[in-house]
Amino acid sequence: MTHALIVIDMQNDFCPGGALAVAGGDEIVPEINARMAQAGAVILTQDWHPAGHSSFASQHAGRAPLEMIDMPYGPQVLWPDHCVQGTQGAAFHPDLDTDRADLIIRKGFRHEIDSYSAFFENDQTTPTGLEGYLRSRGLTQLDFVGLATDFCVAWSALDAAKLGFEVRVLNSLCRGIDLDGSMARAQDAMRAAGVTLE
Ligand code: VGL
Ligand code: ZN
Repeated sequence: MTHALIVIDMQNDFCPGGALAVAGGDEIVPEINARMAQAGAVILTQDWHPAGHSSFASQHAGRAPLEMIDMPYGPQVLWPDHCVQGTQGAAFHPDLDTDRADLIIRKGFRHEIDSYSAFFENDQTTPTGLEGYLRSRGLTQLDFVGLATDFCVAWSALDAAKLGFEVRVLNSLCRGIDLDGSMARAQDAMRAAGVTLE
């Protein structure tokens, strides 16, 4: 079995009622569960920030959520406080079938750097370890689903393609934020990188 389903950030804070809610984020849970039951390997990611994380607008005087800031590693969107370690917001959606997961990988746990991608933090060099896990299990074909299409799903899929994996994004099992055209840009970038969009 060389096929893995990678479920990105299906957490309460990204679902309706959460701190960084993605419209319709909860709608995709039942079908993701159904996919998990058929997958050869199931990996979940969990956005997992310390309180006061540097990606939170609340940590930057005079700045509001969704503004851009220059971090030492490049431009960064400022977000509302979300997915703080150990909180209900950081927990998986209660209906997500987490018992199916072979691996749960956490990201964004370093105070000074954000991590959208499941493979590399936002400096695009600090690895999360997921690549090694997939390679040592011989998992070469990756299907991505989850939240948010234009941030964590897209950055993960782009890194996976760059690393030489065969990558599909199942768009009907993803939902996006769409900040200043980020949805169209993400879809274009993924297509250009050889990601299959379904
Ligand atoms: C995400 C913004 C900040 C995501 C995570 O899961 O797409 N977006 N942290
Ligand atoms: Zn985050």
